[in-house]
Amino acid sequence: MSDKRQRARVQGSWAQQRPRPSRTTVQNSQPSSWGSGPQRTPRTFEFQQPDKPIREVPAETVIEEAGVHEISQGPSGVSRLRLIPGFLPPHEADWIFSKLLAELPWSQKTNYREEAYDEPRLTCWFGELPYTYAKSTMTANTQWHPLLLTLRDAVSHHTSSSFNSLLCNLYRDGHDSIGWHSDDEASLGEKPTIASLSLGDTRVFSLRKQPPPEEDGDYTYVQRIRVPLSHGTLLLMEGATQDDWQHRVAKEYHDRGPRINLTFRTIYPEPEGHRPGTRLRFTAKQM
Ligand SMILES: O=C(O)CCC(=O)C(=O)O
Repeated sequence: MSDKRQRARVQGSWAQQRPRPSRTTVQNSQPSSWGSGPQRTPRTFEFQQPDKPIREVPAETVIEEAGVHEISQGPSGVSRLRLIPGFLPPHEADWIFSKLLAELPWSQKTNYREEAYDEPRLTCWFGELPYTYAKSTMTANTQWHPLLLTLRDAVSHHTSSSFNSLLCNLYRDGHDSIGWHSDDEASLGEKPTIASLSLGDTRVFSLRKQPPPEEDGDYTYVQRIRVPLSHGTLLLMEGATQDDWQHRVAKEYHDRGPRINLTFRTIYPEPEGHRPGTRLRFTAKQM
């Protein structure tokens, strides 16, 4: 007899020795914990009202439509996004993207949390004042690329806001990212308007609402929004967005081409007695 058939026979004979429960048996035939033989109590299930009401995790909202989107009313005031897809026409965006990719002074910044770590993307900074975040400073750089000055004017004109600084991010592929954070350093002032211009491959810009104090830093039940940012799109974050929301661009695990994001901001001299990079309120900036 082949090995396989012999094994099948042995398994078959074991199977025969096991008592088969009858289809009509609905009673519990487990021995009782007192060792007095099988109990004959019927197996019943009783609905128990949970102590706390079951909470639904809110579905993520997707914003793709051009226009003004009021995303919350509080607690710090109105938070608003303005989405302008096609702010740059595709042929202009193509040309600007390749110039900036080749000509900006990209480098990898080192930040500090418990220990030093390199940001998972490249950056460069333009502005008369330095910018400190994640315990590391981007030094002042007044050598604006002429194309960036043209873009700054176009963004200012369109938004009726002025910007004196620019943080440029280069995501080399889908593995580059920026973690959850708010742009809420004291040097950005209260309720800053931040204008973010995207070039290159589309990446998802995600937002999550700050949880109320009673949630103790738990983001499970907070509102979430995703905004796919495509080539040539301008996004404005306004009002209380930096107080009441965090944002990020997460890593992706399928192929993504390079993407440049230009975030125009206004930087003020650090307030008296403020350590550079200190926030107006504490949020963990993990990148
Ligand atoms: O790349 C983006 O769209 C977001 C960049 C960002 O969050 C930042 O520079 O603070």
